[in-house]
Amino acid sequence: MTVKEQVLLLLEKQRETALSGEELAQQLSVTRASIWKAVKSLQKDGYAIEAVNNKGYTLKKAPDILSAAYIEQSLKRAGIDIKVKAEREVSSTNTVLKQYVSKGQMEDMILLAEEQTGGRGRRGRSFFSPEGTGLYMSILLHPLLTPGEAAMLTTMAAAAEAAALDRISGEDVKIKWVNDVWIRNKKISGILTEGSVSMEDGHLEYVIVGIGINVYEPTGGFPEEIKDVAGAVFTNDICRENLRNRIAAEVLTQFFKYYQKLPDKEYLEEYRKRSIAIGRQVQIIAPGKEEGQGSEDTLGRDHALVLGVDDECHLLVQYDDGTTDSLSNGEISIKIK
Ligand code: BT5
Repeated sequence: MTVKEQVLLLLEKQRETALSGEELAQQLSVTRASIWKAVKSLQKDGYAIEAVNNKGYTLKKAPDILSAAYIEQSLKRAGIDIKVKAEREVSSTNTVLKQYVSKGQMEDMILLAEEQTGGRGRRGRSFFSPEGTGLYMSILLHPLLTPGEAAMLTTMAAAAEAAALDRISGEDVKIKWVNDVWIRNKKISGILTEGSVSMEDGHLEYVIVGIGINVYEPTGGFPEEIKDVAGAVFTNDICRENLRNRIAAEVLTQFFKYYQKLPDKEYLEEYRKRSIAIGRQVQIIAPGKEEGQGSEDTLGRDHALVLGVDDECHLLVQYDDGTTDSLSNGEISIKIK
């Protein structure tokens, strides 16, 4: 951690009483001059740090910019020890983590970015990732799972995210099978899980779970192509102080709570509770066929009633003729009627 990050953490921890340059220097075993330099740099970033003669520094207001140190410490307090890195701009946090792996990154880690210039969705689709209003983060993991089991990490991430966002925003957060998170009938988040499997023995080398959340409405609104589907967690003017860091910490903490007890599948209850598909009629869309392109097949099986979600996160459906089926998300997607 840099001196600047450490100074910020100490000021964050003790916001009521001032911390003198000398105290800070002693605690961090650095010179007073480097404390002064760190404070100046934080002020330049937008942190309102008041310096009172003879008393020291107090943090009055923190801007809403990503802080890897804050997130890492929050996770540590919850007993989760993992490296966190935040960048200003990347192509895609998933892609950059893959590059880290190819350069020898062996440990689990988390990468966040203020902006993605090439944010990715599933099957070559893109994810709109403008600066400052969203959270774009990817988690690199090395789980002892089969590739099939690892697919459940997407379900787990959706449940963790929905529970965390509910706690912070108070909104009724829903999940559309399998990886979309919705608030007020709009998609506010998507999840993209990718991995690599060894060609030699078929074992899972690593997994990257990428989560994108529209925290606020983007400046200038959502682009035309997605403005009818996309929404944000917060639409009103709310106090943004440190908000995206708090959301990231809450989502990640919940993610790792589930992850540490993965075989228990605790997240499934949360997932089912929030599912918008269960009990609804849905249109079933085959890969490569967007809405409106699919002609109803001869068995009338392009729509069905969703009965539930099984322990493997397959969608249990009933067709008009009364027959039932279990659908995997690798094969199809759905549209709620
Ligand atoms: C997803 O794919 O929704 C997965 C999105 C994952 C994004 C994260 S951000 C961190 C990490 N790094 C990445 O590069 N990706 C991950 P899918 O279910 O295929 O949905 C994509 C579709 O959602 C698009 O075709 C649009 O219709 C819509 N969409 C695009 N951007 C959106 C946004 N910001 N909010 C809501 N909907 C969006």
